[in-house]
Amino acid sequence: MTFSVHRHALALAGAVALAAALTGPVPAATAEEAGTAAAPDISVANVKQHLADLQSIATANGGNRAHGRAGYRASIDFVKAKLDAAGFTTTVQQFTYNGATGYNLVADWPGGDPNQVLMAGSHLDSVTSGPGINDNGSGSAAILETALAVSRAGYQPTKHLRFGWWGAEELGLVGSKYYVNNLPSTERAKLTGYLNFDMIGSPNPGYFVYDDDPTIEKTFKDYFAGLGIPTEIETEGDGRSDHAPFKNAGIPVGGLFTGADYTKTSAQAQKWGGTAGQAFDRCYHSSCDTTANINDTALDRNSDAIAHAIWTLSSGTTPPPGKVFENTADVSIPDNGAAVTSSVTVSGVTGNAPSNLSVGVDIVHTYRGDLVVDLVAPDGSVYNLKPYSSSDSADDVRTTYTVNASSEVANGTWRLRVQDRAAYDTGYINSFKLTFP
Ligand code: DTR
Ligand code: ZN
Ligand code: ZN
Repeated sequence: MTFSVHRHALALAGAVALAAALTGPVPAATAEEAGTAAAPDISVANVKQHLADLQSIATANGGNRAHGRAGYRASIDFVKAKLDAAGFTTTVQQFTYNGATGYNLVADWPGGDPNQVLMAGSHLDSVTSGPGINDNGSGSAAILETALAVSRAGYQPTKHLRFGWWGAEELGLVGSKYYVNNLPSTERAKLTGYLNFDMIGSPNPGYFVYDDDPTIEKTFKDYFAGLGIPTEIETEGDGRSDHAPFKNAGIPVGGLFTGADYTKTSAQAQKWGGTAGQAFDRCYHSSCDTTANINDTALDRNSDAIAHAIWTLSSGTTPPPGKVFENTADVSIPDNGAAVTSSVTVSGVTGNAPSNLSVGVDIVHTYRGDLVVDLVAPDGSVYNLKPYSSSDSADDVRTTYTVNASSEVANGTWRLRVQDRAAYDTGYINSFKLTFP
């Protein structure tokens, strides 16, 4: 049985409480005073205009924006011009791959602690078969508009902000690997985080959050929870986009993804809308990946989530990932049999559990509809997380649920209870995690 508890003191709250004790009640720190200025709304109309411009570039250059083609260089020039006009310090980094010159564009926002650099990036190249508007004009346009919003706001966060647009991702993360490999180790050490955005406007969208760094993951999950939008952890992405070279260099990474050629399940369609049994992006790596291949709501929500994360993680008072209690021991689930449990013992949490208790569930199973999944509080109260569903034939349950557990005392033994109620398919509990703010 393995437990891991990560504790993080809230220094900021302590300071405000101390001030109250010394000088009487003090007004709650504004977001600005607390160093967590609220991010502006990112105009999805502006993001879509950038996508229209990238579409025009592809149309004028053989229908694509691929590495080594005129359309890619024109894409770099387009993004660079907007950033130069907005006051960024831009650098075009050249590399050679497959006999062609490739380009990375790096843009630094003047100011902030040069020893604490928060970076956001997206690959700007497309495949040769199409204009690559969702893959990955969407990520490129969203971080461009966020960078322009930083400029318009004259935002001066504690940390230094850097943005990157990568070349030749489609050929194997070539541009981002080149950037990381050529970044001196002293410079890599200054990167407090790298946020990656690759396909964030898929027409049949899911809302996936990378589950690499817990602080970055929580920043995104809390944002979507605040909108009442459930998220899933991005499990296929390891190594499949530009965050991989940064992660391999030991830099905390995170990001967002709305899905590619995988098929949306009925359970996912129930939580997110869209069409079950259809790919998240039917035009993935195809000529139809045009401006018509975008879900505006997903693009809008993810663009705003990007701005929220950049404002939050650059403020210098990064919210701690909370108190995490996790059990990673595998528990076999008897086929069509008795319920089994995985438990964590919570301690050191004052008072009751929160109304937005984060319940991380990771179950490996070959027909998840067979399973009934419950959270059982220390006093025996049962919160159903997932009902039995004879029609949900997909594999695995890998979701973070948000439970209103505010009537429960936090400390004590909490259990994840799982029962397989149909024959033939089998599985096991892989992990169970509770996160308290
Ligand atoms: N490799 C990306 C698309 C992609 C596929 N799975 C994931 C997971 C996470 C991020 C991106 C992706 C591409 O084709 O550009
Ligand atoms: Zn791609
Ligand atoms: Zn991509």
